[in-house]
Order: sequence, then structure tokens, then C-alpha cells
Amino acid sequence: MPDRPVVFVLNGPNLNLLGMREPDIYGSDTLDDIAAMLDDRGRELGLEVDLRQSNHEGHLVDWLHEAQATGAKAVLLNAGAYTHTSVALHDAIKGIRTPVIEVHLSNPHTREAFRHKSYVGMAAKATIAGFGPLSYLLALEAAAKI
Ligand code: CA2
Repeated sequence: MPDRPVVFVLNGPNLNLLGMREPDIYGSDTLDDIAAMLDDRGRELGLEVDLRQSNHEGHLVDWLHEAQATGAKAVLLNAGAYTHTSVALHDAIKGIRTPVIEVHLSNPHTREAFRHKSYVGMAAKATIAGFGPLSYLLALEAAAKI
């Protein structure tokens, strides 16, 4: 058993490319940079951060189930483009009691119309978007308090 309550930080497709392409939209921090920032703040908040990334929808579904099964305190979920397509993720979020906070680097509502619908957001407890890497940090602060 970990000493500190665990917060899962799940990242979907293409987020492994962060910091390498499209810095105008997503910034220049890599996912490793974000992980380091969350680890540091997590330690101060008494939380253990378990950050993962997959390009496969089913992995994200399995990890949501794992969050519930292992008693994680919360999940921060940036499902990438699956946000806008995945009924499976919607159902998985509905199927667990672990609170899920939807996170986005950009603000999808200021972008293309196909990003305006979020199957994740329709099931999540809350959404934080548009602050770049700070979106993750704000979500972690919220996770510490719920
Ligand atoms: O703003 C976000 O965090 C998004 O979840 C990012 C997704 C996008 O499909 C969502 O609409 C909003 C895309 C992640 C792809 O990340 C890349 C990073 C660098 C280069 C290319 C893609």
C-alpha cells in the first residue's frame, strides 16, 4: 500500500508528443515536465501522483477501472481526441465511484466545432481547460480538496 493517497493522471492519444510539435497550441513542456511538476506539488499536498499515457482507448478504460479497484483518491483525465468520440470512456467514468476531473491544455470550446462536444465532460465531476500545464496543477489542487 502506498503511504500517500494516489491520484491517477491519465493521458490519451498523442500526448506523448507534447513539447515536440504544435507548441503554439499545447506549449513547450513535455509530459515528463508535467509529471515532475505534479510529483513535486503532490508531495507537498500529501498525494502520490501516478501519471500514465496511452494511445489506446482500452488502456484508458482499464486504468479508470484500476483507479476504482485500487482505491485511488481521484483521476485527472486528459483523454486527448477520445474526449470528443468515446462513449466507452463516458461509460467507464460513469461506472466508477472515483471522482474524475477532465483536464485539457487548450480550451476546446475556442477551437474547431468537433472539439465542442465532450463525452468525458458529460460524465466527469468537473472540467479544467485552457491553462496549459497549469490545468493539471489546478486539477490536482482540486483533487486534494475533494
Ligand atoms: O487541449 C487538450 O488537452 C486536448 O485534450 C489535446 C488533444 C485534443 O484532441 C483535444 O481536443 C484537446 C490533442 C492532444 C495531442 O497533443 C499533441 C501534442 C503535440 C503535438 C501534437 C499533438
